[in-house]
Amino acid sequence: MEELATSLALDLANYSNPVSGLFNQPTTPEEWKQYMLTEEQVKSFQENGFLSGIRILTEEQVDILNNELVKLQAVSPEEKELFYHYESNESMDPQKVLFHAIGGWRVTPGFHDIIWSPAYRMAAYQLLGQSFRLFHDQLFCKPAKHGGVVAWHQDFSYWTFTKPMQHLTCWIGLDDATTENGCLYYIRGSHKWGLLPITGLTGDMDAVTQVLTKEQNEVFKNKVANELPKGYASFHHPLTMHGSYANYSDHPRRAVVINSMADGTLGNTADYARMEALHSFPKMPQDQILDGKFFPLLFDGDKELASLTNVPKADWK
Ligand SMILES: O=C(O)CCC(=O)C(=O)O
Ligand SMILES: [Fe+2]
Repeated sequence: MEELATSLALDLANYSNPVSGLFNQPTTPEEWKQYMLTEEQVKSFQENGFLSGIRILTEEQVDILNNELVKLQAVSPEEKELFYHYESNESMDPQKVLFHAIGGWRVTPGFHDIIWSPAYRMAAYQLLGQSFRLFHDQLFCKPAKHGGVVAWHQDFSYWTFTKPMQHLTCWIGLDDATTENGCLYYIRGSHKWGLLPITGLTGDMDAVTQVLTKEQNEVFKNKVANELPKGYASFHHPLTMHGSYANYSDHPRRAVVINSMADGTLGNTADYARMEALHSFPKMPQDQILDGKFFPLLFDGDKELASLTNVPKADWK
């Protein structure tokens, strides 16, 4: 029995609130104000499809997460079971390594608690315009010298097993992200292009250009390099085109991503063509609200901030 207990990994999804003291949590609406985005920032997100330069972590918090990341990149078979997806090298090419994992929040306390970081929660609430739940997290790590690309894509092309589209991505750097080490790039306004098909996450960086119009391909000339100091984040809309180039620099480029969705989002798996990609995900039955321990409510801002007037919020209609 004891042997059984020690061979089972502890599943932090059983805790629908922070398990460590890594983040101080506001206790009053007044205390939330320090994290509030301005009207201008919210407007810029709506117009461009992304918003960058939001500080989420202190340097000490980044160090703690990077220590945990070493563990997550060398997990036991039991811990691996907790992930929804885990590829030490998603590209398969040893010269273009991309570590990509979904579900780290279930395994170590820092990655569990970062989804409750107050700066993240306040900004996400304003950009989604409503109370929201965790969809899932992701880790994207490129080692120094032989880090691979993340090909241009729209996140929602991978998420059509949920509905409606009311999702938000937050990309948080665990290293300074630069054009040399493979920072993210955005295409301004591409969230207004509608939903495009999946064209691959690794391999050919530019595969998506095959399904774009001439005008859309023209806009790629104006791609925006999302250079950020570690601990800072950018947020993007589920249809915003983004991708990142290879890392041939002497520095790694590590990042944690939080994907959230408005409270009330439903499963849409009935006719989903890529069910095999979901075999380790929590069940998401057709038309059932995604809630419960795998989709914790991260911020009931409608209730917690009720006494604050003039909280700028994005309008998704
Ligand atoms: O970290 C990267 O380069 C890719 C991240 C990404 O695709 C995302 O945040 O949605
Ligand atoms: Fe993405």
